[in-house]
Amino acid sequence: MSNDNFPQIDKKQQDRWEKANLFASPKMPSGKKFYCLDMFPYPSGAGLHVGHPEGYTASDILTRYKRMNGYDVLHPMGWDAFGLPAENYAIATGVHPRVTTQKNIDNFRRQIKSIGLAYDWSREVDTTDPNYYKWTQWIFLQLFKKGLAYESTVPINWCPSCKTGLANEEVFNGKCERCGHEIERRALRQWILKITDYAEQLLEGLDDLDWPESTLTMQKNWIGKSNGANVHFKVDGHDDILTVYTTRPDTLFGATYMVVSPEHPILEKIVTPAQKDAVAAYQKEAAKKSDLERGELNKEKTGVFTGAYAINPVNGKKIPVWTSDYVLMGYGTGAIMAVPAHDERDYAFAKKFGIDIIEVIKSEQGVEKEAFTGDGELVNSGFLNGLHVKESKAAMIKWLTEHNCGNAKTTYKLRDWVFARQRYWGEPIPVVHCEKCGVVPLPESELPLRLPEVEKFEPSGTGESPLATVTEWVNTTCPHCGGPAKRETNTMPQWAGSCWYYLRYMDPHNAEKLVDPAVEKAYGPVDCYIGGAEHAVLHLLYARFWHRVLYDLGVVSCKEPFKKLRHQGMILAFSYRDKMGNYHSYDEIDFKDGKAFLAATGEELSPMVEKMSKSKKNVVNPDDILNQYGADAFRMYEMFMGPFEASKPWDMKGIEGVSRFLKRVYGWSETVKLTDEQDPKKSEILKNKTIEKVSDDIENFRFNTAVSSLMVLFNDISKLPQVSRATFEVFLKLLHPFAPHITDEIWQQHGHNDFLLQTAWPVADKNFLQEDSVELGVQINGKVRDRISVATTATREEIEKAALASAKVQRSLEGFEIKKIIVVPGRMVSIVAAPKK
Ligand code: ANZ
Ligand code: ZN
Ligand code: ZN
Repeated sequence: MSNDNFPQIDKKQQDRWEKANLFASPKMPSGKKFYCLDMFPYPSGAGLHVGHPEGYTASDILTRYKRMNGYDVLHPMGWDAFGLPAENYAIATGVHPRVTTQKNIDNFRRQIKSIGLAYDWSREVDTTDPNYYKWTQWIFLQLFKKGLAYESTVPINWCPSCKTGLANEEVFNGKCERCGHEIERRALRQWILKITDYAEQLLEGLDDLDWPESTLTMQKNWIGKSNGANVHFKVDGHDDILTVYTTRPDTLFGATYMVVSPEHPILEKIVTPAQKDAVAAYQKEAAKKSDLERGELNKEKTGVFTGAYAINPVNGKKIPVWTSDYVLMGYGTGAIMAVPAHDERDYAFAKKFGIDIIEVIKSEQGVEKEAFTGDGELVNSGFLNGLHVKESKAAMIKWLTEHNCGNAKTTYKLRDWVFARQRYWGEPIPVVHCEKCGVVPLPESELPLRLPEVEKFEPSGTGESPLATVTEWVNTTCPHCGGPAKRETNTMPQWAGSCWYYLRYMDPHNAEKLVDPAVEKAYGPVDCYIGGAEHAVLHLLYARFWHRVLYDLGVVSCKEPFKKLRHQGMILAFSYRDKMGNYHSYDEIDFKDGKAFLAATGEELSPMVEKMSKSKKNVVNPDDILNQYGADAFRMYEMFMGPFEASKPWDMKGIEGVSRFLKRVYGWSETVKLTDEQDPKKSEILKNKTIEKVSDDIENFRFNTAVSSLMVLFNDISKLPQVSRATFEVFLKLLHPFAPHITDEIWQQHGHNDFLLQTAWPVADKNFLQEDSVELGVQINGKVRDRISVATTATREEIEKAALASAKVQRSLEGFEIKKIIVVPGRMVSIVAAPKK
């Protein structure tokens, strides 16, 4: 093919790769292994977004580089395919989610393949495949048997529009993440996973991970460990003890009231007859709000006095007990001692309701205008006076312990995980409810428990899933007593399948086990995990939780699943609006001199950088780019846009530039004059420096600067009248991970039948890395045969080696044997040779 029809070259090379089964990973790695994992996509109906291939291209470059460095690479792809969009589409159209999902998967696979990503497709997984979710269900059974899965009727976030329960993380600002509707609170029977049992382990495990600092911090905050104390207060005139959790036991002398959460069981017991109605009304109001709304700092404080008083154990003072929704039942003990002088929310509350504010930490500003939350000397605090916050905390905990009024206490923000959805398109939960035996897990031999066919996909709206209507499926027999039983009709949340998929890739066809332990030991853990940061916090936490459980079960051999993690930045796009504020798509626009004009009217449009979205008419379809420029330009541009982790706008001018570069490379390759001679010293140095730079950049995710250095090297060597074969090959190899189609095409045209992926990654010649190198003449029997360049610091052996490595010297020595080599540092190498006998 002597033209530069890149899309045609893509197809040709992809077919060759597929025929050669080039990307298959061995069943068992034999030497060095490298497991590179991409966050698998939800195969949406919209097809691939240009944001997906950003991460996928990075992982592809990294794995091609690792393969060329001799690693056994595992680089798989699959589909996180359960989820609401397919189900909502089914509700709207009656098309079974399986049909939509399959269609979308096929489209995603086609798109991903057309980018030339080196995946081992024989390992593809699909979370909706019964052969896959059999093991998701198997893990659920293990969690159940370990007491880590339990049923509970809990107030959950309920979206009246989606008619489903939502996890806290699916609620943003009190609204449904999926549809934007205000959420309500509703008590529903749920399956809950006891992730809180692993809170400390999940926190400690973060220490050994090579993850972005911001992601580590988010995980830490989500787990939210805090050290403090439980303090027991007597309720005046009652036997009941009100225990609070505080991180500031040092401020106990400043407690002027107590607050119990509206759901606190003690309320019924202590509320006085006079306050009963007011408290009941308040409880009803609070039940409608989400924890998130209630916890908001700047929210107008509300509350009701219970009529009861508690006794401060440290000074015997009687203080009023209130109920307010800013105290959450799910944290600590669901009750607090309020110290308005030193807590912002308590301060706002005390001001509003005219409650005493007692300063116990001295500060310059005082507490006239606002709470003081900093460090200082204790005042008004009996035996603590004169101490600072840290010592007072310890002293107060000691006092409380000695007087049986409290103890040191560690608390976590992490909540147990609501692991149930009232939906059809999810993994069935493999348990039955038996009248006699209660909840009975299915025997493992009955897995997978398949989703039954249904007529209607609408949630019942009563809180039950559409599965509840399939009576012949629901009614079953109890595996334990054989009596009548009903199947669980809740399904698992979408997080489930993605909690362990990286394990299945290692051994995807194993019918006996989730993963063969020997294979897991050889391939695990994931060496590098790449994906977006947006939704990663919970996915990562949940996957780490399951992994720990599997570790405790002996299913996996290491504690953490993902050693290294990198996030790609968000790809934004330019959007263009006219005077009226209407958006216009790129094909309605003429671009001239860096400006944009509406083709129809000539009106100049103002550009903005925004998230890609249909409504802004700025969505870039990868298919269009691939058809116009080919896969290599697409890949290279994705990497060249800017720092990998930064968010950056897609820019058509940028892809033009990369495309031009690749065309020049291709044209040059057709006419270049290759020789066996060394290139000029300057080019040799540049080449060797580029080898080091590109290798280092790939290892450190600086793909954009790697591309620049390749361009710089090309500009240099493409101007030479002739180029050494070695340099030519080094250039192709370095470029290969970025532009695999074109480079393999050139490689083939230059007479190679193998693939660049099978060649060794170049190693820089240390002698050519510094500018301060010297040129030495190499004489053979008194006649100069070549000049070599070596570092000024090169040792005698290195100089000898460099001299003997010269092609010209080797040619001159044919038929001779070396008698002696004399190195005159800084000047020359003299070889004495005699004809071979
Ligand atoms: C007294 C106090 C004085 C507090 C002070 C703070 C400052 P972190 O650090 O997030 O763990 N608290 C305890 N349980 C609560 C609940 N269920 N709902 C709302 N707030 C609750 O927060 C711990 C602090 O948050 C605790 O320490 C308690 O207020 C409050 F100058 O106790 B503190
Ligand atoms: Zn909703
Ligand atoms: Zn039974």
